[in-house]
Amino acid sequence: MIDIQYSAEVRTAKEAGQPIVALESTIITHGMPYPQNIEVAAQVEQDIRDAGAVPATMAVIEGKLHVGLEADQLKALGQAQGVAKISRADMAACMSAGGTGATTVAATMIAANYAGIEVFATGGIGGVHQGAETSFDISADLHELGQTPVTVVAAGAKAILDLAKTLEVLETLGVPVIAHGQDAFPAFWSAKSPYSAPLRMDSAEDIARAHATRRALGLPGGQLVANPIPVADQIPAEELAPIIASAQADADAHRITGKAVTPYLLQRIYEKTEGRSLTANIALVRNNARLAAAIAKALAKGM
Ligand code: PSU
Ligand code: MN
Repeated sequence: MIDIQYSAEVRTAKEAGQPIVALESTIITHGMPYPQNIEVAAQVEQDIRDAGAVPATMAVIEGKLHVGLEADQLKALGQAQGVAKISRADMAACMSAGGTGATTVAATMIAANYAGIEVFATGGIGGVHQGAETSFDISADLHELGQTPVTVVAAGAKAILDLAKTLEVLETLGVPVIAHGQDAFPAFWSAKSPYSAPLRMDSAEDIARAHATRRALGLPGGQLVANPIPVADQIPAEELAPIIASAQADADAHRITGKAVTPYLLQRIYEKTEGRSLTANIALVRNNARLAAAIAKALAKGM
């Protein structure tokens, strides 16, 4: 058994059977620049509390799996240098070596499931990268969704990915992809991509019921809820397309591979949009946190 370190509020919420929403930490350490990363992390936690649920930010700190971070731990993680980005492949190795690592979507799902938390909010999931037919770069997040029973609320997948291939792989892995409140699969910074999501649901209750039905069937794997960024906060896809293409060309020219690809592209896009990508990113994460809290509340009512 792993000795989980719960934050005080998560421990209390677990004992009382209150709704809990998992949050990842790679978005803090590798997805956003300091100091906005710490401000956003605290804000998103507060959004979840305001919506009537309890936030549980996951991380590995000096070998210990933390489910929920105290405010000072969150601040320290957001400023620390050399924090590992951990996924399914290296989570146990980080813990056994006493290391410190931020959890990606895949590792956060593992931690949430281990702690009995069924709903998780993030910005965007990893997916199939452009050029995957030669690089084979497909995020472990997709396979995690295929095997770990957590409902993940994200704003679709980033347009730095090949969205059509990402949707195909999710279908192959048996992952329900549910667009919230629209037919189109959202494209992270933009509310709509050219692709339809296979499923659409318009309420948190419907999503919670689908989650509970999968659990009752004993199906492994989670659900991906694709929640569009509010239109007022989006960056139109046409405007972003050339920026993404040039960020991708920079990554290719510098031979960026493996785990470094996603953080590198996010940073280049942040620079090339003069910070606008970050403003949109913050808006969509907060929007996802609110929906995840509503889903967790519906599930806690006993579905
Ligand atoms: N979405 C964001 N910012 C991020 C990520 C997603 O808005 O930093 C992170 C998540 O932790 C996700 C990871 O799990 O990127 C995917 O990395 P990769 O493509 O290397 O699997
Ligand atoms: Mn990758």
